[in-house]
Amino acid sequence: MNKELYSQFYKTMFKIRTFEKRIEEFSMKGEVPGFVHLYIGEEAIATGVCANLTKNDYIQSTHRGHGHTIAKGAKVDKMMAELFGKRTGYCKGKGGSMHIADFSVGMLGANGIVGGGFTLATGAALAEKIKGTNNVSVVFFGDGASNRGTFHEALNMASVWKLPVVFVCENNEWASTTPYLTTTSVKDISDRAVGYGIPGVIVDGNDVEKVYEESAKAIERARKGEGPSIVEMKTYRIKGHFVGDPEMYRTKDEVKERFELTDPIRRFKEKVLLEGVLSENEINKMEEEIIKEIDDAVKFAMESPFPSEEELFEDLYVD
Ligand SMILES: Cc1ncc(C[n+]2csc(CCOP(=O)(O)OP(=O)(O)O)c2C)c(N)n1
Repeated sequence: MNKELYSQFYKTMFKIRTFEKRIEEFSMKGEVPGFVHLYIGEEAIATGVCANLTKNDYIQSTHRGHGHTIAKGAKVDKMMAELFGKRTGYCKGKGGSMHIADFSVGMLGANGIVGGGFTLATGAALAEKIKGTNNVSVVFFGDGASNRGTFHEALNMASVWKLPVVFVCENNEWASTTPYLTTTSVKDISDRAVGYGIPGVIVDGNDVEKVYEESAKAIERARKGEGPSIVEMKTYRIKGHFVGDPEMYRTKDEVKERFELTDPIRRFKEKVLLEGVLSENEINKMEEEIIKEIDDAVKFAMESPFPSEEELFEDLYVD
């Protein structure tokens, strides 16, 4: 076992969870403007996938994008400021939760349009192929998004041109208020790979090691020029669709039961402690450092100014 890698897994997952909990708290208080979709319970996916990527590789995220952004190496203070609508944020406070991007770390952007990322990620992969690099592009998407036309267009083109793009499905069983099986023609979204002549695999998306290992294979295949794959991560959406969702469509018991079974952080922590890879002390120290980093980010966001009225129309158009 690689202690450094396992520490990185724990730190990233814990950082995402801590960030999300603080955002939930402030969002409930009305201090975070706009809709916020939390990634709690799905941390292992972004963490395991992004651990295989370099800064030169790209990711394209979704409306539920804070976890991907953190895992790809973005700064939590600039993220927090963006969520609070402050001028020091990634989009100068004018984008909010669903529009955070950081090109300096290869994070092409969250996206408020469900299924909006497929063609962008495929385009980025095409650009890398034309430039002759061995960089790859990864697109995260939900089960609901796999029913959009853009999914099928992008997969076909990526397959025909053997583009270095990996399609990572986060099947959390819900698309907003809809259980995915009532709107999706297949139980396993990875089965759709057959239609495009590419590999499709199913992974326990709550097991960060499995996520890391299986996505490594698809990423390696893309890097070698062998084309795209679908990697379907089975997980469960622990929180409401958005913060404040009354969740009339499922019971609290169902959610509690599933979280007890699947919580990727608890599972990983128990495993590394049992196997002696990390000690209780080491974990506590990592947690303390991360809590401080997130507290500092909150302070930075709160103390930052809002954009002024004069700035309202700035950055809307390229000069
Ligand atoms: C094109 C488009 N249609 C509908 C919506 C409204 N909407 C936002 S999130 C969502 C559900 C997405 O479900 P899924 O892709 O499974 O992702 P999850 O929320 O489960 O992570 C919908 C319908 C939207 N933002 N964009």
